[in-house]
Amino acid sequence: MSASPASPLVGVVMGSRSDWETMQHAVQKLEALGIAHEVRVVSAHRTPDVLFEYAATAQARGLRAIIAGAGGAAHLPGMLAAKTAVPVLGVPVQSRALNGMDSLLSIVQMPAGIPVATFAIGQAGAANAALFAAAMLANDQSAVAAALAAFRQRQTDEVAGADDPRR
Ligand code: RP5
Repeated sequence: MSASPASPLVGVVMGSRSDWETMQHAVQKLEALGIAHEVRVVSAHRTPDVLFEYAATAQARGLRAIIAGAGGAAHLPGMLAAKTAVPVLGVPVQSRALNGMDSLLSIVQMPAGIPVATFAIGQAGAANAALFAAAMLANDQSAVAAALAAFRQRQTDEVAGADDPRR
């Protein structure tokens, strides 16, 4: 496990090391916003006991959100959500066979009762899951609220400063 020095508020988990190419975009956003986080590979089908342990201890360890990325038959986010009260933000990883449609439908189609917030397939979803976790934390953490507002302002300024696509 890699963790930022402060006690992690956000857990970033993924079903395989092969998901890192996608999930690194969530981690980059958390780092840019100064949000303490941890990163782990937790596979629902290859390491189910690790998944249960991770979910069962998440709240007591202080996690406020779990960003979970998986591809294919992507049951990791739903299984985590079934085992913890910590909000789970699901990121569908783009699969080779079905371009991530399988991942998306596996994550988004949770039966009523156990919610998983589901984001776009791939890099955009990973980045937005981190920004969403930041927005949740910003409700009671003024430093995160300020960092998020600054990020959004920079983004606005970048578009406004280059609004002629020919240049
Ligand atoms: C899922 O299977 C993972 O989340 C990954 O997206 C997919 C493929 O995993 P690997 O075979 O690359 O390890 O569990």
